[in-house]
Amino acid sequence: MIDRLIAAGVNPTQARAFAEPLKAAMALYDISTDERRAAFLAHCMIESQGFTKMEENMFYTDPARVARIFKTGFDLDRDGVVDPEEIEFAKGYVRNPKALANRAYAAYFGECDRSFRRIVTGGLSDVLSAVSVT
Ligand SMILES: [Ca+2]
Repeated sequence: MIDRLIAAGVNPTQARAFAEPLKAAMALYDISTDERRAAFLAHCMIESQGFTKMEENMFYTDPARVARIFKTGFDLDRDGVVDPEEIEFAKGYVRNPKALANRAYAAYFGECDRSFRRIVTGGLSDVLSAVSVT
């Protein structure tokens, strides 16, 4: 596992730190095929920038970008189009990572602090804590 993580671009220190927790998480969640392991590790690597970041940067300054990226929370009329009033609505969430995380991901994780904590880690901490590593 460590060699594979390093070959994938993870620095050796991070590879050593995360190899066993990742193996435990994969066993826990039955991530047992090559395809599922590759998808899981790729997702973890992307979300954590190679296992170097445990928080997602939710600090945005452009409300149009917020509305485009987080349609789940900002496409108020559910038409798949970013409308001017939705950009206006998104202004209330710029420069406020906690509020944005809660708005953007509430549908996935529920409201309030728990949603924020879960999403800023890209779910990685939850996975690792599920196997009692963090
Ligand atoms: Ca819309």
